[in-house]
Amino acid sequence: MTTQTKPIELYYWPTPNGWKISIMLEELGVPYDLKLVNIGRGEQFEPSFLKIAPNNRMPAIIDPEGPGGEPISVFESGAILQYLGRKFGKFYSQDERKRVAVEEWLFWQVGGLGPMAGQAHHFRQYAPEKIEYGINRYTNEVNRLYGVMNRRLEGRDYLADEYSIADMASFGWVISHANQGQDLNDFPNLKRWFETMGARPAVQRGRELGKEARRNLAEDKEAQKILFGQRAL
Ligand SMILES: N[C@@H](CCC(=O)N[C@@H](CS)C(=O)NCC(=O)O)C(=O)O
Repeated sequence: MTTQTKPIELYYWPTPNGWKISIMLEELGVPYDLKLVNIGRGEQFEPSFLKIAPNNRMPAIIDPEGPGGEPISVFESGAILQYLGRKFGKFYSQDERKRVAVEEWLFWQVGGLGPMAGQAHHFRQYAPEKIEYGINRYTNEVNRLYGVMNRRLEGRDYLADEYSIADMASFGWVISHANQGQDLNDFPNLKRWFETMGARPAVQRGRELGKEARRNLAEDKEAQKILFGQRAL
């Protein structure tokens, strides 16, 4: 495996998208420096952060030992997982068929499960009015997506052929299943996978990272204002 001498800078806040990268770094066992980006206080809008993450979202990384030995920054959790998987040759098979399977499930997560679960959570917990249409639309869509995962996991341990960045990407979004209106008992294969994932020490360490900094968003009106009222920068 490629060795990492200088630590990777991890721009992070403890949320499902952040956990993807803390879990990957813990699984790889490479050195990293934690740079907390307090998204409830608007630190994602700092000009220095926007330079590396123009979408004003974490996670992002700076690898001081990027291609050609020069630093590189990467934003978007899926792109970061792919970058780290390629660089260290782990959790992202180099066999083309297996790699395609990893990418199918990785993109399924970043384009489907994550956004839909996020909206379900939002309409169920945070929308100032209870809008039944929105609640039902997103809760039902997450229910469908959980069903897709449950079927995929029938007779297999992981989403792709072996444990991969696709599993790391999805895990954090299943943690908050109750807030998305889902009952894991309805999805036995998914439940088994979730328990297997949760038992991995690196997954546990990744999930614990920075947890003391996290506040309860439901009670933090200032954070809600920053996160939920955004317009073009
Ligand atoms: N597509 C992005 C989504 C990242 C994202 O939504 N991050 C949230 C926290 S989970 C964030 O930084 N929010 C800050 C904001 O809304 O301003 C990715 O996968 O990296």
